[in-house]
Amino acid sequence: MDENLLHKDQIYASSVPLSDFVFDEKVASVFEDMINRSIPGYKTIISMIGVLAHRYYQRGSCIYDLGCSLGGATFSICKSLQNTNFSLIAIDNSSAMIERLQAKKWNLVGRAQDIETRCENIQDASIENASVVVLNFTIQFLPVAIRMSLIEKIYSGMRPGGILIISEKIIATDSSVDSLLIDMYHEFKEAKGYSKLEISQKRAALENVLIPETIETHRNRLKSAGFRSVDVWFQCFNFASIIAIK
Ligand code: GEK
Repeated sequence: MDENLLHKDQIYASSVPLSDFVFDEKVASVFEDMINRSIPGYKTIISMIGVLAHRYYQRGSCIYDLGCSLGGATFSICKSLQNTNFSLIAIDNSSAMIERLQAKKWNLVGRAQDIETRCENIQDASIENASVVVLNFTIQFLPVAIRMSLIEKIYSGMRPGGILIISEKIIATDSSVDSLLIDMYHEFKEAKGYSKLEISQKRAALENVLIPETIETHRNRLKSAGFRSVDVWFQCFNFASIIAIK
């Protein structure tokens, strides 16, 4: 079979019984195609995470990629810090994702030992001596009730001057703007080759699993955890990326 077709996301291409979305083997095997066709600006965000890591990394500190999936952000950071000594901890609680990431990291000739991969719930992870922390489309999958304690834990494990990068699907405060952004997003997905059936089945599967919040909610949470500067650096439709500096 054609390589591209083998890794093409066709999970919701035909009618499937409704069940909650999970990051299992099936999803991990097509994840790269899925995320590139599902998140507007994903490639830009990934490459800018590398740029931000280069700027904010502090010598002797640690970098965390929380909810790393196949390591999109991890590898971007490795590329932009290729002449620097650093250690990076990439965490995901999906074993299908972590196994693939582990296999991929050995292609980074000479740097694989700088990346520690952990199959762990980020709620249980300890964060220490961090200057760069990445939550690239991860918080949205955590129960709302535990989001504050996770951000507080990250804040207390960071060095002053360090950066937290949070990317999320978001809700607009104005409901008519929110509907507009969702429509524009669905048009983006259709332009990327997803059918109306795929879009609606995926939406239903994510309904109870991906809980978006407003940018204001994220900002207030980050501010009350103690971050001195919080701002949006990227937004396309209902997807945004925020930086928070300790
Ligand atoms: C990228 N950051 O390519 N603990 C650990 N991992 C979790 C948890 C949890 N509690 N909940 C969800 N995940 C990546 C993309 S995808 C985003 C991140 C998306 C993991 C989950 O297993 C999945 O791999 C990842 O968070 C979310 O830059 O698919 O929209």
